[in-house]
Amino acid sequence: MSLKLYIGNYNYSSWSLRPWLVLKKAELPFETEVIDLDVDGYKEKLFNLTDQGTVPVLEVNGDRIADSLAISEFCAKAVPNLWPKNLNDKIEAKRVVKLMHTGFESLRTEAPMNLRRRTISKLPKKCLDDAHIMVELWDDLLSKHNGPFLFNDWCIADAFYTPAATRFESYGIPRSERADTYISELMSDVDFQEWEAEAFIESHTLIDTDRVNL
Ligand SMILES: N[C@@H](CCC(=O)N[C@@H](CS)C(=O)NCC(=O)O)C(=O)O
Repeated sequence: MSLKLYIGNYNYSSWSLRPWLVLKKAELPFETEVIDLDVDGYKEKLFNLTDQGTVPVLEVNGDRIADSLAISEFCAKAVPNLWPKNLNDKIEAKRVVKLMHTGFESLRTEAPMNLRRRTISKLPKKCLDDAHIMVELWDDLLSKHNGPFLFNDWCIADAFYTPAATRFESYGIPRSERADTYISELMSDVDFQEWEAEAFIESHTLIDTDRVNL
């Protein structure tokens, strides 16, 4: 099987990071191609890949799958153990992934992923409310499953919350002790660190994103 993942910039593309982590954990060999976001002609490049006009996109033997969750589901069908084994846990993991995939809008907008960024910003209340709800969700799952990951063993849910975890670090967002340990766990993951190293050497910048909450 030949796999190629088209991604946005390492520093900013939270949606790309998620399936990239899933592919790594699945140990499926894949090539990566970066498409610089917000430069002349970038949207055309994205629409040339799929009708969705977004990254990530996974090319599988020439066919293309758009969307981080669809790509993750493809991996979970190809390889066991990317979702929890226990049926109820699997249902719950899918629920919290869906929540991340469609929700926490204010946190995503007001505190965009920016791996090179370290600041202590005054964030809008709605954004802090989202962060608080996320911390409660993590605390519940980590205590129920006795961590280190949301369902004890690493699963797709942890990939989906990794970019969110980085925002707590980038913007100095308050969190519980347990959530802080979880964030450290995700950010010291060897695959995440490989991605982060690419972000640190990447020269492309998104000026508007870098300005958010300055
Ligand atoms: N629901 C999509 C969202 C993908 C998405 O919005 N990706 C951003 C990059 S992180 C993008 O392609 N943006 C293109 C644009 O801004 O025009 C997914 O889960 O993959």
